[in-house]
Amino acid sequence: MAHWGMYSASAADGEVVDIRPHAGDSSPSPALGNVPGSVKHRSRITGPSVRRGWLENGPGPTDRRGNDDYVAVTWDELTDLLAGELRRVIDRHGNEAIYGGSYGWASAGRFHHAQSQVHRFLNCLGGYTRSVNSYSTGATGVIMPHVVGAHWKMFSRSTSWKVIAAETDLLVAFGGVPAKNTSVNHGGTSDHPTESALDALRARGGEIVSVSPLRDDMHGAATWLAPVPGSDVAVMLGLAYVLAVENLHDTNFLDKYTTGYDTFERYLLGASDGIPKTPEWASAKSGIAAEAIVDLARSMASRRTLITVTWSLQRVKSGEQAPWMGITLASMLGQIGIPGGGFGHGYGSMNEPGLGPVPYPLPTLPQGLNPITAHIPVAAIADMLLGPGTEFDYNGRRMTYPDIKLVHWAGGNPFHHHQDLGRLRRAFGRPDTIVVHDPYWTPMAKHADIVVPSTTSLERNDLSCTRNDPLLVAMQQAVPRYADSRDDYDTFAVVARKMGVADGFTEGRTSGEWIEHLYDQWRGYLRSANVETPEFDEFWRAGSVRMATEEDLTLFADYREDPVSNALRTPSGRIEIFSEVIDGFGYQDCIGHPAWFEPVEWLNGGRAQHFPLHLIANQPRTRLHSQLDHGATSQASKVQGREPIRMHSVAAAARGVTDGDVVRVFNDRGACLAGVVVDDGMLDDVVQLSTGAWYDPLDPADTNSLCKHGNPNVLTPDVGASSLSQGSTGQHVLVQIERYDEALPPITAFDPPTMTVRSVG
Ligand SMILES: Nc1nc2c(c(=O)[nH]1)N[C@H]1C(S)=C(S)[C@@H](COP(=O)(O)OP(=O)(O)OC[C@H]3O[C@@H](n4cnc5c(=O)[nH]c(N)nc54)[C@H](O)[C@@H]3O)O[C@H]1N2
Ligand SMILES: Nc1nc2c(c(=O)[nH]1)N[C@H]1C(S)=C(S)[C@@H](COP(=O)(O)OP(=O)(O)OC[C@H]3O[C@@H](n4cnc5c(=O)[nH]c(N)nc54)[C@H](O)[C@@H]3O)O[C@H]1N2
Ligand SMILES: [Mo]
Repeated sequence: MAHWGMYSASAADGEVVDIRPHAGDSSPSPALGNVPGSVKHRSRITGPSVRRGWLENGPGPTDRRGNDDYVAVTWDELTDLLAGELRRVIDRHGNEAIYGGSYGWASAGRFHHAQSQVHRFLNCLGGYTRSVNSYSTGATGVIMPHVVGAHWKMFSRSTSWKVIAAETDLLVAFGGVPAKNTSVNHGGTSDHPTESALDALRARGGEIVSVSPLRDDMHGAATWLAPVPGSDVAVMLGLAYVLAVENLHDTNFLDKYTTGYDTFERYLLGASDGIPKTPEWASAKSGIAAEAIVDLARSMASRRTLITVTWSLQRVKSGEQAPWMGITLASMLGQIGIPGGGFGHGYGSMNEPGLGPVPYPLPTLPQGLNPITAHIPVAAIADMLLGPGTEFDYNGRRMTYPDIKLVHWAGGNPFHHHQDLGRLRRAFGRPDTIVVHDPYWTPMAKHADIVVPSTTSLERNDLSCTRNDPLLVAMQQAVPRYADSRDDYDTFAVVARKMGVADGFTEGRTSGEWIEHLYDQWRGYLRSANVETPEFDEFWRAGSVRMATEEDLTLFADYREDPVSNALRTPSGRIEIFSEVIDGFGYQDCIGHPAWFEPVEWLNGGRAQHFPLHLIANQPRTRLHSQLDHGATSQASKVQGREPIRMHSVAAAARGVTDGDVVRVFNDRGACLAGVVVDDGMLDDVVQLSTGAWYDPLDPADTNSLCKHGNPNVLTPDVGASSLSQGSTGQHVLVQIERYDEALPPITAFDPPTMTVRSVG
């Protein structure tokens, strides 16, 4: 099982040579094609390694990270060094000086989940500075609890695909429903039903309107509206304006189920700020014809309409506004809680929305308690490392960045996920020590001092399941452990022993015993709820056990049915179109109701005079993030070895480039190379370059070096969505593009660093 689906593997000579998707999967992910050949790929870390400068000079700030040799050490030396350094930092600076936020997807599996492992380990040592929220839903995760009381329920208890296929007449999809993204689900998935559900909707006569800068974000949409990227909130306000002035809004619903519509309406009509949000106003912002906005609003009010917003719309500056405004618009239509109507968030972002949830808890490795209260919103990592002691705003609080001495990472790749990589590299120069566990020499591993070689999930047993999929799967080891790598659990167990906390960490169990224990514990829980499951051995032999899932859900149906007993967990118990709490924070960049804020990185602003193309840095079709970028499916998409950038023929012609050329994509933060794919399925000043090409600096000594390979995060802004959420804003960035006529530098991202023999002093 992988995050991108369930499969079985054939292996020979310690390598996966072939894979077969799960027979029940109606639309297996293309990312499966990256798996064969991944175990023994040359980018694997063969054994414990330490950065030479750190070994010779000891811990401390340095500009050599990302530009140094490594020394091979034994496991005993590595674990001694790691235990000694953790002890030094804790004794001298306290546990708060350890950053263990360790964001990232790692691999599927409930026990060997790297983040759970590192958190449990650090908690045994007395805790660490942690991170909150995610890169996925950084803005949503903070705003939605204020608006509807929780954010995760919107995905895990979303309206089922079956209900949408049967009931929805009009699907208005902001960001489309990109099929490429539904290939992925955190923790795995046994089926990919999105496309067939959309086909069924269409076959019934349902209509789909995709509002998205890229045509292929929605296959077979009857209508494709391509707004200026970042202008969706203006479009939604224009739609809301039509509903309000034509009296198409459902005042009964607004009165009974929401609060604050009146305040919002004063803004909408321009009473509070002098600007009526007319369709003409929205058209000037978005480039979508005013008549199209009027027609769409009337059409929405006349039929069973579901409004969906992908997560990408909130991974931008003021990202709180699009989901908030989406719910407001759906509230005006009054169909929230009716089958096939209302609101959805994340259809086409992940496989999960639309799938039925498992109604009981899943087997889970306990992470223990973290007594350290220091934390940051996850995308503030560079701000924290560069500005210890600096104050910042977050969700109504004024907080202070701790002074981090040691960064401990397992299962994530900041050189994939973070923005403005030049700035991140300078930030990573500040701590005394960086520890990274990874199976591969990723750019993050190449910036670490202590490099811990991990196994991949193919090299160990585990259990996997996820909250919206019926299968609990026995993940069975396919190949032996590669070279001198180890399971993260075994590494942590040894370091825990050396630091005197072995009992707390292992509880006396091997990993095999833990897996059985987690299963048995879960089985006991289910039995107490009168659900019978097979014994562990039987489950392991069978390979999976099928769990019940709740079917035919409609988001907020329970709330609609009984808004008193099923009140939302908001201060008013209702959907908060106006939030007194947020209003009380007094933020300029996130006021008490959804509103339009002019973006910085957009085509209608001053910055576009210097960088006239809007780059969409979205999720890659051919892989999960940076994982297995060296695999066959990912490599087949590259152009002269570079990540493909899609450009409109007009933009390409204006720059004298054509299909297959390599270009330099740049702005005032950085530059990367990319390979041109001409595609007219977008506005002519929009370009698209997915995330995930391994960062590959032309000059490793230069933190602002050109990336030879095409990682868009050398270009993206490292600024929070707003004072409220501080969420990542990596989806949008303005750039310029020119043909690259110099000799093409070879890709070196997948080469291991130079290993040197130790000079014993
Ligand atoms: N510009 C821009 N940037 C973005 C986004 C965007 O839209 N635009 N999207 C953001 C989003 S939504 C996300 S979620 C992030 C994703 O960012 P990440 O989750 O950090 O990216 P991954 O490439 O999945 O990194 C997982 C790492 O875990 C390692 N790994 C796998 N299995 C194991 C294991 O068992 N043990 C250990 N120790 N390591 C393991 C893999 O080799 C890999 O290096 O990126 C964000 N970045
Ligand atoms: N194949 C694959 N699937 C994945 C992942 C992966 O790495 N690979 N990553 C997974 C993860 S961790 C996450 S969090 C989700 C992320 O899910 P999302 O954030 O929803 O995914 P993206 O592909 O970044 O964006 C979806 C689409 O939104 C459109 N879009 C961008 N900006 C705008 C805008 O301003 N307005 C409108 N209307 N549309 C816009 C883009 O055209 C883009 O293709 O994807 C998951 N699915
Ligand atoms: Mo994500």
